[in-house]
Amino acid sequence: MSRKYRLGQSREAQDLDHRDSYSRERSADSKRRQRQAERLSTDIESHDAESLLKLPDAAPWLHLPEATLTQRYSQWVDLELADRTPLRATLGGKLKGVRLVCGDRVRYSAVPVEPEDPGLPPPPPVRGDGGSPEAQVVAVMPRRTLLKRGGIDDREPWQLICANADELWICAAVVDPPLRPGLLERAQVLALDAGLAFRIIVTKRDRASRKDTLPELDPLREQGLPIHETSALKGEGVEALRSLVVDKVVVLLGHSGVGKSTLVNALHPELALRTGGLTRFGTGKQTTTSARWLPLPGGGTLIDTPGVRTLSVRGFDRALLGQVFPEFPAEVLEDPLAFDAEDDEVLDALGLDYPERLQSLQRLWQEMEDRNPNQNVWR
Ligand SMILES: Nc1nc2c(ncn2[C@@H]2O[C@H](COP(=O)(O)OP(=O)(O)OP(=O)(O)O)[C@@H](O)[C@H]2O)c(=O)[nH]1
Ligand SMILES: [Mg+2]
Repeated sequence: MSRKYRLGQSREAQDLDHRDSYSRERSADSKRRQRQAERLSTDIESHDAESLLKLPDAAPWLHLPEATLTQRYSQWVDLELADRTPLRATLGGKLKGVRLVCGDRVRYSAVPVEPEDPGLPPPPPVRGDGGSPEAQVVAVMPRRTLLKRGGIDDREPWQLICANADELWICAAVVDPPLRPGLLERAQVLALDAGLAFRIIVTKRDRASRKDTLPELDPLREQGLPIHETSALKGEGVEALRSLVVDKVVVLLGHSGVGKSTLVNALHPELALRTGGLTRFGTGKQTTTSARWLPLPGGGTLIDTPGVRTLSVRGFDRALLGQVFPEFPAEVLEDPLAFDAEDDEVLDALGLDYPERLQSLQRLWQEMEDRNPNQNVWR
C-alpha cells in the first residue's frame, strides 16, 4: 500500500498524525537552511568596490587539479583542463558570492555521478558541451591581471570582463557602427588599470576609401599607440595579427557589430563563431552574449567578448589620465575643469593640436569620481 503524505511533509516523518512530527520537521528545516547560509557566506559584498575583487583563500585546495574557465553561464561554467579537454562544472558553495570570469584559473574536484539504479553500471561521463556538470569548481587562484570597467552605480561598483589576459585590443569599425575616439580613450584607461598592453584594431577597412586616412585617429597615432587596420572579410591585415597573439592572451573589446567575432573567425576559421548583421540604424545585434576563451592552433588565446555600449571609467584612478592625455601640461592634468574648453583664448594659450581632447579629458576626469547620489553603499 502506498503511503500518503501531507503537502510540505517530508518522507522521513514516520508518524503522520503525531503532533511532534511537524515541529521536528520545522527545526530540521531551519537547521538545514542555517547550514546552507553558513556555506554560502564568503565575506564578499557586491556593493563594496574593494571586497568585490577579493578572492577566498585557495590554499586548502592546492592539491586539486587546475583548469581555465573558458565560459560562464548562470548555473555552471565550462573549463579547459591542462590537456585541453573541455569539462562542464558547477560552482562550489564557497564560491557562490565570488564573480568568476572568463580566463580565471580555478581548482576543481570531480563530482561523483550516481547511477540511477544501483544495480546498473554508472553512465559514461559526459564531456564537452551539452553534458551535465561532472565537476565542481571549489577555488579560484589569484589573478595575474583583471580587466574591469566601472559599474553604473554603487550596487555594482565594477563589471568584470576577463582575468589573466596580457593584451587588450579595442576594435573599432570605420563605419557601422561609427568610429568613436572617445571609446578608445576609455579602453586605454581600462588597459592601463589592468596592466595590459594596448592595441587599436580598426575593422571594416574595406568600407572606407584608401584615400581616407582616418584623421580621427591622428591624436592616438601621435602618441605612438599601435593601430592595425584590418578587413576580416577581405583578409587584409589579419595575418599580421596572428603573430602578435602567439604566447599571449588577447581580449577583444568593442561596440556590438564592429566585427570582433568575424576577426576571430578569420584567425581560426574552425571556430565558426556566430556573427551578426546590423540593425537598420547601423548598430550591432549583440550576437555574442558571453566572453569566451578561444585558444588558437598556432599558439596564443583570444577572448571574444559581447559588444559594449560604453566603457565606464567610474571609480578608476585619475592619475591614469596623464598617460592617456600625455600632450597636456601638468597643471591641466591636476584640475582639467579649471580650464574652459569653449574659450578660444584658453585653448590658444595651451597650444594644443587637438583642442577637442580637452573636453574628453574633462569628461573622463569627472566620471572617475562620479557617484550616483541616489545610491547608498548599504544596498
Ligand atoms: N565589410 C565588412 N564587414 C564586416 C567586416 N567584419 C565584420 N563585418 C560584418 O559586421 C557584422 C558584425 O560582425 P560580428 O563579427 O558579428 O560583430 P561583433 O563585434 O562580434 O558583434 P557582437 O557579437 O554583437 O558584439 C557582420 O555582418 C559582419 O559580416 C569587414 O572586415 N568588412
Ligand atoms: Mg561577436
